[in-house]
Order: sequence, then C-alpha cells, then structure tokens
Amino acid sequence: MADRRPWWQGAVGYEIYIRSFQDTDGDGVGDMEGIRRRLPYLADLGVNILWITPCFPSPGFDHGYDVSDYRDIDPLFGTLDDLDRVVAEAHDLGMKVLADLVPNHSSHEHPWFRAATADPEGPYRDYYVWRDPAPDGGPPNNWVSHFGGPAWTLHEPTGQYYMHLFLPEQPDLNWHNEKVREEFDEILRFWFERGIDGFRIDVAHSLLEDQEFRDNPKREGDALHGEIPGTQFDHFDHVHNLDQPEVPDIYRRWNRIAAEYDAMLVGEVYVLEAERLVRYVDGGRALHSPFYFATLKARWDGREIRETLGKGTAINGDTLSWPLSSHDDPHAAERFGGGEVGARRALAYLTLLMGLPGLPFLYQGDEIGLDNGRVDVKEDPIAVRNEGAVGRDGVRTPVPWSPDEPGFGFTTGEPWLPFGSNRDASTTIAAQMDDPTSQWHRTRALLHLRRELDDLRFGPMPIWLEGHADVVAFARGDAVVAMNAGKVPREVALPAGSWTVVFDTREGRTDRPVDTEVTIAPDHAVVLRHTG
Ligand code: TEU
Repeated sequence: MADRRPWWQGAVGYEIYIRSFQDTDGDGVGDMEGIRRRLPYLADLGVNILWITPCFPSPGFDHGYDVSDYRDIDPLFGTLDDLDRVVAEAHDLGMKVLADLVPNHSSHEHPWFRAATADPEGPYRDYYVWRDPAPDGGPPNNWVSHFGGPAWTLHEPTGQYYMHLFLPEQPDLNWHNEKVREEFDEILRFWFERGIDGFRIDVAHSLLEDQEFRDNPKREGDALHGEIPGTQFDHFDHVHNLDQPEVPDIYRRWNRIAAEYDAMLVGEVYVLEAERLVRYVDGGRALHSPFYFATLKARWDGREIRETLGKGTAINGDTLSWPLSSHDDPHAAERFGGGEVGARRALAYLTLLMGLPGLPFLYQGDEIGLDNGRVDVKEDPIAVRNEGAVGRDGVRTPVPWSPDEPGFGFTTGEPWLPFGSNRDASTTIAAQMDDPTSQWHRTRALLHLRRELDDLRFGPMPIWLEGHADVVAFARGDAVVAMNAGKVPREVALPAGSWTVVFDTREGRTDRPVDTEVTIAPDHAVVLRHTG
C-alpha cells in the first residue's frame, strides 16, 4: 500500500528564491553552487521537495520570470552541469527538485519574440497574442497588467498591439497555437530527461484568454482616477483573461508526459476560492497540486483561519499545497505582526499546515521566523512602477546565514538587495542553530515529528474540533493539532481516549500526557498523539 503512494504525498516543500539564497562567487547574487552547498542543511531541516525559482537565461526585467531560453541555465547562476550536480546530490540526500516553469509569457528577448516582431508573416508571429488597435488607435480592449498599466503595447513597425499580463518585456505566449503546446511538450521532456522531478508552474491559471477579447467588467464603485498603477489590476474582474475554462486541458496533456517520468506538477493557481481549484486537478488527471493562496491571506483570527483551512480541505481533499510565505507576498511572520510576536504566530500557523492533508511549503527564512527586510530600494518591477508604495523587495532580501561573516554568510561581495535595517545576529540561521530554544530548532522538530506521525501525512481528512472562536483544532486519526489565535489561554476538549502532547511551539518536542482537554497558550500551537 505505502509503495503505491505518489512520492510527494506527505512531503514538505521549501521554496528557494535563488537570487537571495546563497552566493558563492562573490557577485552578490545567489547561485546553483550555493544551493548545492546548502543541500545537507536542507535535508537536516527535514524538507523533502525543493522548488528553485527561475534560473534560466533571462534579461532579468522580472528577476528571472522573463525567460529568454527555456533549455539552459543563466550564467549568473551557473551551468547545466551545476544544476545536474544539485539534482544528483539532492537525490542522494532523499530530496526532490522542482524547477520553475514560466509558460504564460517569455522574455521579449526570446528568439521566438524576436522572430515574431521581425517577420509578421512568419510562423512565430502567432506564438504571441497580436491585435489591431481599437478604432481610436488605442489598445484593443481594457485589459490591464498585473503590474499596472495597459496589458497591451504597440509594436510600431507592424502597427499591432501585443498582449502582456505582466511587463511589456514579458509578452504573453499564445496557448491557442498548437505549435506553442508542442514546444512546451519538448521543454518538459528536456528537463525530465535531465532528472528534474517536476515543476512549479508560474501563473498556472493565466495561460488562455477569451478569443473575442471582450472587455473585463470593472468592479462596482471603484474609481481608477488617482490610483497608482499597481492597484489598477484589482479594479477589474478578470473574467476574460484569467482562469478560463479550457486551461486545465494543457495540464491534462502535461500530466501524461509527467507520468512517464513519475514527475510532479504544482501550479501557481492564484485564485483564492477553493472551489475553483478543483478542475485544475481533475481527479489527478491534470495538476497534481495547486497552491492554495487563501492560506497567505488569512489574518490572525481563529475564525478566519479555520474557515480558510477548513474550506480548502473540505473541497480539495489532500491535493492542496499550503504556502506559509512566498517570494511574492509578505513573510508569514510579517503578516502576523512582525518581530517576535509575528515569528511565534508564524510557527503556530505552520504547525496547523503541517497537520493538514496536502503539502506545506516553507519559503527560505521561514525556519527562523524571518519577517520582511526593512529596505529602501526599488529592484522589484512592481516597486519601480509604483514609486515604492508597493513591491516585493522586502520579502526577497538575502538569507542571513551567519552573524560572524561579512555579508551574513550570504556573500563575500555586495548583496544585490540589502539585508534590511532590521537584521542582526539573532536573525541569522547560525545563531538560531546554536540556541536550542530558537524558532529554528522548533521548526526542525516539527518537520521531523511529522515523519513519525503517519496520520499527519497520510491520515484521514481532518475532523474539526469544537471550541472557542480563537481556537483552530482538528483531529486526524491518532493525531490532534490545535492552535490559539486569541489573547488568553484556551482549552480544547479532546476526542475520547488518552492523549500526550508531543510538540508545543513554546518548547519544541515534549512528552506531556493530558486528561480530557489541552490548554493552549495565546499565539501558540500543540500537536498531540493518541496513546490509548
Ligand atoms: O506571480 C504571479 C502572480 O500572480 C503575482 O504577480 C501576484 O499577482 C502578486 O504577487 C500578488 O501578490 C508569478 C511569480 O511568482 C512572480 O514572481 C512573477 O513576477 C509573475 O508570476 C510573473 O511571471
């Protein structure tokens, strides 16, 4: 029975934002060799699946999410051989590696786009989405880019607009063109043949658009006037260019290729409603797991957290990937208040995610409760286009590995992003590894505990336990997980039988038998095991 489970079932994922993970050549940017050197660290922490953000040749307008060659490694990060070494050594340590596939758009410097602009009659023109101007000469419709401004840019020599749901330097590929589908079939095979274990698929809900190119409805009562570009996107219901009904067809096709290699497809399906994720999985025939981003939006409120997590599992069973944080959104510790309080709550929240069916994903730095770096720079294209009012730089600051070395052990050079004015010795991984009471030790203990409690990985669906609204608690077979988001201690009544607290975010691993109920401190969580 156990042998027939897919390898990702019960696994813990970890997102490596390569630029900021570990530099080894002193250029201030993380690299493949840096990942390789840290593999033993990651294996020891207890993660099973590494997702490496885009490392392919790219002019870097969106820091790698603008790919100019889908079959190579950017020299900034190393070579294909370096990647092979990472994959081989990760496998030796029992870990799997997901690459980051960016199929929605390429770079404007990709040879396909160069050919599409150079020769409007040629075969590559239709690899992208071209439309004639509106009668007034403006963009063909009212679609706006995620990063603000129109989703269309005029290519003057040919008099047509091309579509880009992100930057003008990220032209959208035309997934209605069978040739584009064939290209990506081959790209998938190229990486699977090299030993990559699967993909995290960028903006996986976004690949197709309405072929009549109808305007998106504007949300009621909103005024665009005076808005910064970055919030324009939120003023529309993107019914004609996101989450289109035929998108999962693409993943059904990829699923058949992945099956030949026993590979995994995880989708960045950025739709918050749990119901809308179901068809992306299609009973295991399409994606293996979509990220459930509602996890990143729940505020520190027991009712809201329970509702979000409960809905996710009730509707999607064990198929979801649960992000604690990501390179696009604030660190969990930041979202829950920052500093020590934020870190404590982030660990309590992670404890819940660790108990749910599906795949919890940590983002680098989460293991030490890192909050966003306080930085005064504009590297992220969102920050550049919005006068720094919004942006993702603070969550992408380099990992502070060690207090003793210059560059916090991340680099011997000048880091591409500053660490942030709020980083000191206590926010480094090495310092926390030296302190048995640290967040790092508790996180590691939690990850290792999950391997011992089979019901947390493979058990039945959660049964939500009744209690005060501040409490989020569930039973899964022989395990109970409970968290208190309130301001005073709370009791949770346990199912029948005897129970032992085996993990407490206040103390790490423990062995404390309890009677019929367990008391949880504010901002903390516990895991219990049924002992008879
Ligand atoms: O993100 C897509 C995406 O949906 C985000 O831009 C999201 O809308 C935003 O961050 C709101 O929090 C992916 C990548 O993760 C991101 O880094 C890229 O910039 C983007 O695609 C374009 O490739």
